[in-house]
Amino acid sequence: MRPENTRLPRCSAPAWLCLLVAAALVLLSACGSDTPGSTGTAATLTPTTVVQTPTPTSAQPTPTPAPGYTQVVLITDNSNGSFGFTPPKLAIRAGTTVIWKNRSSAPHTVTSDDGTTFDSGTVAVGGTFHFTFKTAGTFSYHCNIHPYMRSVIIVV
Ligand SMILES: [Cu+2]
Repeated sequence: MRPENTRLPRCSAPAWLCLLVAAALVLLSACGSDTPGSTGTAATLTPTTVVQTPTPTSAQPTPTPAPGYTQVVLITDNSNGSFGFTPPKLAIRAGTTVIWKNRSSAPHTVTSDDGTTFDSGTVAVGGTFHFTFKTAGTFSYHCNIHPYMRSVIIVV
């Protein structure tokens, strides 16, 4: 029943407008496929492999050996202007690490009396020296700068 011309596209606009729209659509699609690199997907798909495993920098060296205990001997100013080891006598178990901390106002040494077991060299103000006593014995020591500074470590 319908007229024959209903098979035509329902374009009520003039034919040139339909052609223009069609041409614009073609141009748009062509543009979309003509620019792959400038703004399109190719640029964003380039993998940026900058994932690096962070190096653990928080691991601080433990100053004391694992199996041992630590004991601290302070090097201090005395009220009369002299210096001393505190405590002046210390008993420890074998394997203990003794840490001398120079809290005084002058440099010192921590030197075993036998001259060979341990010798800190000059320990600056605020500096430290440590030694691990692995064998039992009585280890008297002194300061080379102030020979009156004497102390003893007894290792059992
Ligand atoms: Cu001294």
